[in-house]
Amino acid sequence: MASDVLTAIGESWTRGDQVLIAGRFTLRLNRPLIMGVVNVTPDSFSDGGQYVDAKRAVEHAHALIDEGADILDIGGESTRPGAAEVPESQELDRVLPVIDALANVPVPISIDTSKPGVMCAAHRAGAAIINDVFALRLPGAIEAAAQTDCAICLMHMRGDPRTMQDEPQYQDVVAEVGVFLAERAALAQGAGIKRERLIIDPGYGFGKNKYHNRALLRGLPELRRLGLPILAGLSRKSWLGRVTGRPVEQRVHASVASALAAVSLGAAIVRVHDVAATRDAIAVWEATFNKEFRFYDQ
Ligand code: HH2
Repeated sequence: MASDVLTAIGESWTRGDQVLIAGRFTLRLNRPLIMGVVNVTPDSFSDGGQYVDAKRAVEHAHALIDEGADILDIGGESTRPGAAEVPESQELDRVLPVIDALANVPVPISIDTSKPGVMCAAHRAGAAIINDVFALRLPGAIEAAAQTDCAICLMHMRGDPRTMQDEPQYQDVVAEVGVFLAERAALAQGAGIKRERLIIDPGYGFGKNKYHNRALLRGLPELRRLGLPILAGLSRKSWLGRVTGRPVEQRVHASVASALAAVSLGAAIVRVHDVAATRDAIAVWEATFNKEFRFYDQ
């Protein structure tokens, strides 16, 4: 029995030599990767205003690398429910100085944007991943992404941030999200973006109620059948508040637990605010389930 469980979880990690190509980086997917969040925004749902100053954002980014982030995700526009749109020039003013200052860090920089102009400018400044919560649906976004050599994260969202939490409805949320992601991946490939550059993401909290989010966490093995690496972004989100009864500033433990649940069910990348805590938890997870773990000399 115990060995069945080990095999089941271990097998979701038998990725052979699966890699993600992100600009000049080739990321091996033989262990869960941690994407650390750097929100250069005044209004993000959990850390709005903390890193809106470029210098503080860059310091925070370096701290996240020291804590064990494998990727940094830089965002200049909040996508929290009800968030106001940010003009392109303002988004660029927020993110470009930060990406410029991080040009030589040893981990790939991801730009969290849906705007084609921001994608191109961030790529020129050194970004290696485009993380698009609209899955390249804005006019010109597919073409812009195809012109770069970035990896692309295609996320599912129902509606847009202003309307997405108005009673979202699905017949079968896992199947519908899977069909959407497969279609977006096919369109991206049709535009010339190679499969090795694609990541998919069910979009926790983006047009989903608490039951939908739960189903999409439990449904990760089904989404894995699409054969693309999955990014899971549950960190500090309101679903964790629903599960624990805790406000956003007290969701670190729940966030770490959700990251472990996601990687156990096959997520390749977890997008998190609390890198140090997640990194230690994943080290223990790896020592338990991953054939390629390592011990430290102590
Ligand atoms: N969640 C947020 C933002 N970007 N990108 C992906 N791929 N997946 C996610 O789940 C995801 C995302 C929301 O979190 P955060 O950036 O902390 O908040 P805000 O949008 O308010 O800035």
